[in-house]
Amino acid sequence: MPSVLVCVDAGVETITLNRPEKLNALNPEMHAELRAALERAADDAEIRAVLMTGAGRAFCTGQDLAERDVSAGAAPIDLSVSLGSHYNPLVRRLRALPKPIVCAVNGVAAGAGANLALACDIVIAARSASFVQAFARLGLVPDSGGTFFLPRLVGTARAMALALLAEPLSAERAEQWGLIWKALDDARLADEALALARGLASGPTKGFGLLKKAIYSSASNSLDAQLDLERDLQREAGVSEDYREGVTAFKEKRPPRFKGK
Ligand code: LHQ
Repeated sequence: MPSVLVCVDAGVETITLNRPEKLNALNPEMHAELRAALERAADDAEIRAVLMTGAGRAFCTGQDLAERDVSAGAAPIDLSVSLGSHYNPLVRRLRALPKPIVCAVNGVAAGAGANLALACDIVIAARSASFVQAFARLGLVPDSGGTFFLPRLVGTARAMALALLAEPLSAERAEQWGLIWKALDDARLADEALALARGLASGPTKGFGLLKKAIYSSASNSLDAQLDLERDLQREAGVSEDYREGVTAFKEKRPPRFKGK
């Protein structure tokens, strides 16, 4: 079985992490398959939104710890190698994809798995799901963007406690804190996630790509730089076919039919 399932339908590429017996822990094969799926999403104009989720009872529990030989005689492991070759490119790829990514967190999201979810654009979670910054339990620093996303999403106080205590945060609390968009009843998650992704896939894809860039640039920009960026991105959005369609549809009092261009 592939460790990542990919299905394209109605403009949505659904990516399902598929090592359920390991709670979808990440290994190099999974990284390679994820990379291929995201490259396809970037290159294929038919794909206008991505939906990421996990098979089985977990979303993803981060790095596959069974692959690390930490026995007394083993050579020390340089974890920067796998961050540099796998995890950091994955987070960068998710953020840079000029199409919306919905993450449906169907169960526990731990370690790099939690931060993989936070790297997506809209995160929804089953009420039974939880988010665990498990790194401190292993003597590690939150990675895969965790130290960037957490303080920005929930503030330093909560980010620090989540990282130091490594306690599970329920999906409902994650919603209350603004870590994620919504917690949903478990039975509704899959359908709602697909409906959300399909809705996004019929939106103004080009404009969505530009707005991702604008929102994510704001974390490191001054107001002046951000205003300049908005001006430049709006110039691009304003010459898109979808802008023309959006204004025409408004004037004609009908729903827009966006083509994503
Ligand atoms: C696993 C894993 C897993 C292997 C469940 N690996 N098998 C580090 C290094 C380098 C670069 C990148 O980043 C990182 C950061 C990381 O991501 S390090 C990993 C951080 N993640 C964790 O520490 C989570 C480890 N897992 C757990 O604490 C538990 O599995 C949780 C609390 C998530 C779920 O507990 P349970 O519901 O009791 O399930 P379980 O523990 O019985 O797990 C089921 C199976 O999945 C089990 O295998 P087995 O053969 O015994 O049935 C686990 O060993 C396996 N599994 N996570 N990350």
